[in-house]
Amino acid sequence: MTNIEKLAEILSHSASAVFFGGAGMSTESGIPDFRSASGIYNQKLNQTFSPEEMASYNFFVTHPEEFFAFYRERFVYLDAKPNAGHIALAELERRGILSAVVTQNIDGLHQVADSKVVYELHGSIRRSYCVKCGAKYDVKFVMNNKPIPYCEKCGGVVKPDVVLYGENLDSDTISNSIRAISNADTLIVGGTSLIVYPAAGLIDYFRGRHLILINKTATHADADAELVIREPIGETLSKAVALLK
Ligand code: BV8
Ligand code: ZN
Repeated sequence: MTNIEKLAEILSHSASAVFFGGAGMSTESGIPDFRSASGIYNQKLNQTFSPEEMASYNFFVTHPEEFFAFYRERFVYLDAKPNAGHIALAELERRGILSAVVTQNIDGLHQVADSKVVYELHGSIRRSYCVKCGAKYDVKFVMNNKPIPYCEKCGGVVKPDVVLYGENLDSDTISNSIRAISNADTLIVGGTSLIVYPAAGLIDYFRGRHLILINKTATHADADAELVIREPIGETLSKAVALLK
C-alpha cells in the first residue's frame, strides 16, 4: 500500500478529522513560507532588523512606518489562489470526514476554497481594526493608506488583525481549536515546522487514533506519527481525496 493509499484508507474511516497547518500549505499557491531555504525569514530584507523583529508587536509600536512597508511587501498576496490541498480539505469537510481546519496562516485561502470551519490562530490579513476605537477596515484600506493607515473616525492606527510576535492569540480561537483537536479521531499535521508557540503546542491535545504528518522536512512530531509523508501537501491531499469512493 502506498502512503497515499494508507492516507485515503484512514480518511475513509474518519468522522471527525482535524487538519493543523502552516505556511507550507500555501507555498503551492505561490506564497513563500518562513523557514525553508526560500522562506521569508531567510531573505535579507533589511540591514538593521531581522524579519522576526519586524513581525513583532514591539516593532509595530516603535517603527510603524517600517512595519507597514515590510507588511505590505512580505505578508499580503491578494492574487494568491487556493491550491489543490485547500480544495481537498474543503471536500473532506463536505463529506463529513473533516470537522475543522486549524491554521497558523493569515492568507484566508481555506475560506476562499470554501472550508466552513477554520480557526485562524494567527489572524488574517483580510481583517484590520483601529487600535483606539475598534472600527473595522479591510485589507485594501491598509494597502492604500501609506505610509501608516489611520482610522477615519478617530485617527487611531489601523492594525492588521494578525498576531505578531509578543502578542497573545485570540482566546476563543484557542479554545475552539483545543476542543476540535481533543475530539478528533484523526489529526493531519501539515506544512508546518511546529516551531512557533503556543500554536505548535495545541497538537498535544490530540487523543485520537491516527496522527499523520505531511511535511517536506522533519518535525519534532514525526516520531509519534503513524504515517509521515515527505511530499508536497497540496498534491498529497488531493490524490488521497481522489481515491475516496
Ligand atoms: C505569544 C504572524 C504570549 C505574522 C506569526 C522562545 C522559545 C519559545 C517561544 C518563544 C521564545 N521567544 C518568544 C517566544 C514566543 C513566540 C515564539 O513562539 N517564537 C518562536 C519563533 C520561537 N510566540 C509568540 O510571540 C506568540 N505570542 O507567545 O504571546 C506573549 C505575550 C506577551 C509577551 C510575550 C509572549 C505569537 C506567535 C505568532 C507570531 N506570528 N505570524 C507572520 O505571518 O509572520 S508566526 C509565523 O510562524 C507565521 O504565522 C507562521 O505561520 C508561523 C509558523 O511557521 P510555519 O507555518 O510552521 O511555517 P515555516 O516556514 O516555519 O514551516 C513551513 C514548513 O512547511 C517547513 O517545514 C517546510 O518544509 C514545509 N513545506 C513548505 N512547503 C511545503 C511544505 N510541506 C509540504 N508541502 C509543501 N508544499
Ligand atoms: Zn478609530
